[in-house]
Amino acid sequence: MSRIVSTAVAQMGPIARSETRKSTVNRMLEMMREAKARGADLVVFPELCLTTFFPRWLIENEAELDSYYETEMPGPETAPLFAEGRRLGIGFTFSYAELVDEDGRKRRFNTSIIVDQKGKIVGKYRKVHLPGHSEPQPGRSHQHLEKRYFEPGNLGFGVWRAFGGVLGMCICNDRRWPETYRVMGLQGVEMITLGYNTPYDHTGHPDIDSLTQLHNHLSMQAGAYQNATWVAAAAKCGVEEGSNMVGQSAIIAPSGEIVTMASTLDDEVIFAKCDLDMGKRYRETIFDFARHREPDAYRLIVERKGSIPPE
Ligand code: CDV
Repeated sequence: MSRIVSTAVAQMGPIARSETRKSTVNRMLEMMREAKARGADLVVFPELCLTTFFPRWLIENEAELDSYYETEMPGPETAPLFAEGRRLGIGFTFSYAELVDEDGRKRRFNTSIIVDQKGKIVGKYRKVHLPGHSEPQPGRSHQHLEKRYFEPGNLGFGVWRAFGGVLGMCICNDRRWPETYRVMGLQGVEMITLGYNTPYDHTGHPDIDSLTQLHNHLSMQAGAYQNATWVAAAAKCGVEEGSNMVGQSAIIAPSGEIVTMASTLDDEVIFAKCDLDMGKRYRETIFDFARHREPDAYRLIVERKGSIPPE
């Protein structure tokens, strides 16, 4: 019996700084209904999709900064997503800025959740790889201050039994790191969902930045193939408050092939029937980890953080 997860990715166009959560949630609800109408069991939304991508600004007023974070999930403004998901019988996943009191202090994480078709949170992940800087960089039209506004996630890369398979999550910059996929691959992941906000000017080197679209797909296609997993990825894209961000949301098969891709830079739903058993052929042959991996040869990966060339 095949195990199909009918999956929608709901790409989102720009969210203005002045746009309210009510408005973004309404956009998400509209796409959730479209996803359901197309037969989806699960809909994947972008990173930090309840508000504009606020790490592009230095925000020194703490109350203003706090206003971008959620202190409860669901909260009053996100509850409609859970209610509508339950009513329609569709699961969903998205990332939000999370503000919590943990270990006796105020902590900030870039967090994503998977919610099942009954409206229950079945998985929670906090972004591990935080790009950008803690301090504003001179000469940049847009900052990227994720290192200032978030701590690295402290939940590891978990996977969960949901939607008849094994699902995992990562968030944006995580998708560029092979370790992200492999840690989930070693737990038998069959589908990884993620969202991203990727500005075209993120390295500040135009020759590299012109390859932004290539690197977006290259990372995810490699991660999917090398770990025999589906990857369903949702962009927030287009020109948001003057920052130009890549689209090309995609659903990628365990073969590494892109099965479907968004063609706009706006709110757009893409859809694919993802057969979770498709990864089996890779897991039992070329990527049979138990037969072919040699962990003793990989010790440096956990023993060393930065690269140190020989003398
Ligand atoms: N939100 C992100 O994590 N964005 C990064 C950019 C800044 C490099 C990304 O990896 O797409």
